[in-house]
Amino acid sequence: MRKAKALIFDLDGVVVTTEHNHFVAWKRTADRLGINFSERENEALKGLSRVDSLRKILEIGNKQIEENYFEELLVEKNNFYKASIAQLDRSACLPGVLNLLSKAKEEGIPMAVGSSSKNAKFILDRLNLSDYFQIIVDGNMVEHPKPHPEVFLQAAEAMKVVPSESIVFEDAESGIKAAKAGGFYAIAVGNPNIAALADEFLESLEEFKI
Ligand code: B16
Ligand code: MG
Repeated sequence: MRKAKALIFDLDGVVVTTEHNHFVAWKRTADRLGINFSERENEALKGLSRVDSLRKILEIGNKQIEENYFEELLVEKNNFYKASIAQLDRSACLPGVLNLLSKAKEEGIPMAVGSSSKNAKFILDRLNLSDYFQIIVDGNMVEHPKPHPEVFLQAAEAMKVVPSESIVFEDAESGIKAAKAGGFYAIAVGNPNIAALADEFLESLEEFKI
């Protein structure tokens, strides 16, 4: 595409390495349920909301549980996950992120975060990165989670840019589908399995030139 009018970043797996923390926490939940769950199965969870992730695990294990237990497992997973990211610092940023954020800021290119996570603001504040973004759209703000495009459309609207002139960086199939459904230029980052769904593939944000 020509010069992008705005950049929208997914959070877990694009800005920070927290996708692994999600996996470890979900693995613990799956173990409790007696469901086999490896990094391969985890691929399908990336970018999904917390509720949809647990639904997916149950689907993988062909299991049904009571509503109360479902809620209990969600709280427990989030507590475990939150404890695992309590000491997060900028060393958890993925390659090229900090450089790109400061370059884009210098050039006056508006930036946003579009994340399914309800912990997005906690993470960005913890890393002192919130000020780079005109808007942070997270899992608390959307009615329809990824692969629905709402999260990215809200970001574009807040920045007053049209989707076709904005880039979305994503590491998950659900996220690339959301970006494409919204009419954005979608760049898959670090995950070759989703490259074919995207407009472009980059090993890391280090390769991205403004
Ligand atoms: P939480 P992203 C997503 O964030 C993660 O990819 C996914 O693994 C996680 O389950 C989801 O957020 C919900 O996160 O439990 O913290 O609300 O990749 O869209 O930034
Ligand atoms: Mg992600």
